[in-house]
Amino acid sequence: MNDKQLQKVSKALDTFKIETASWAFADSGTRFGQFYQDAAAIDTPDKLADAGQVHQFTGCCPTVAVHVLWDFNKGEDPKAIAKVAAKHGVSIGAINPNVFQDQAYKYGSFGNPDPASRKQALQHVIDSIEIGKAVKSQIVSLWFADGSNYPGQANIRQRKKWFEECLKKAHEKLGPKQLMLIEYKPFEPAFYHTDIGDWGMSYVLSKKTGPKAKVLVDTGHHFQSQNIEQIVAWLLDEDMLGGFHFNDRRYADDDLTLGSIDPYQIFRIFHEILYFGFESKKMPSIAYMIDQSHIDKPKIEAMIQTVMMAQELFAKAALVDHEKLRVLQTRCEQVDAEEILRRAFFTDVTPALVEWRKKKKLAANPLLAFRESGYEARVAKERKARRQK
Ligand code: PSV
Ligand code: MN
Repeated sequence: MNDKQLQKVSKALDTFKIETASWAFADSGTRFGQFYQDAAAIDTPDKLADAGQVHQFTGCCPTVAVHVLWDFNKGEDPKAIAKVAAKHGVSIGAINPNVFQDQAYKYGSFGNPDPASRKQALQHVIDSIEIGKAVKSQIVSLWFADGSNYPGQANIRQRKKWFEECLKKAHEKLGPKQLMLIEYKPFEPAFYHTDIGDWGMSYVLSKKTGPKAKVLVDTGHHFQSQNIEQIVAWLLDEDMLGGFHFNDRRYADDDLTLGSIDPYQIFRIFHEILYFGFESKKMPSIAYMIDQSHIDKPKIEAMIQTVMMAQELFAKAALVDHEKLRVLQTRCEQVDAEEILRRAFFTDVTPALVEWRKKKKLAANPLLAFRESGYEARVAKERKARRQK
């Protein structure tokens, strides 16, 4: 890599922040069971401590997404949780309401034919918005498990209207700095129809909801071979891309480590974002978040690995020669245009990453440095003893 390239990557990395997810640090499982880890976080302070480690070693994860029901005890002052986060050098990021686990939501939340269930869901989302205000979080991230399992079961249009109604009511409660992100997912837990099944539905609802609503792209929530970077490019062009939930997948929403299956996919997504920034002369503000549950990998290591992968792919995307690419695209020079992407993708960006970490007074290899710190063994011992009490 030459000096110009090193500088380009360093500048790009300065802008790159990625949010960890509290639920990634605790034991989680599949529908068929759980395998426990001694070092897994037991409670929210543990999760925040672990997230603090990820930020300490990578230098680019200052915020942690939380799930309201999983991270806040009823009646607890959310500011107390924010204080714990601050103690560990991080702050609270996206607030994720949970309108999918209560029995009231058997037939949906915002789309439920029962007005009492809709009311309960709306109140929970409004309460979550208030938590967001209390902890100075800027994002409320909405995912709905709403859908139906059998043809004929649901009035699809009516449910859409209920969604529009509830989302608007929630939107009215947002503070001046808060943004509402609406996530889509084609299936699961409903397998016939999902109320917000793809980016188009999410886009329509966001548009109708209000100016503070944008689309959230979870990379695991797409059908096989779907062109996610095209969705990203369109959303960017429409100023409707709010953020990402990053993970990788092989079959469905598998929650695998980012880039473990298809790093070129993530590179192409980053490329569309950076190319958009180049053409519009302004980098869009996008919330990069991780939504992974590491069932059998050591959780903090898996998170550090994810973040390092994200930085590496972002750095590679920053190497794309946009000026040249633009010319080649207008001339339909497809081989050379593709080579521009391939060349950037296959460049070893390790020297630039090491240089950037040096500049930030971080270890050259955060994963190795974390291992050498002995943190995992320490908390494994302490948490094991706490579980046995
Ligand atoms: C649903 O699969 C989802 O992607 C939503 O973002 C949830 O909040 C998250 O996973 C829970 O792990
Ligand atoms: Mn998600």
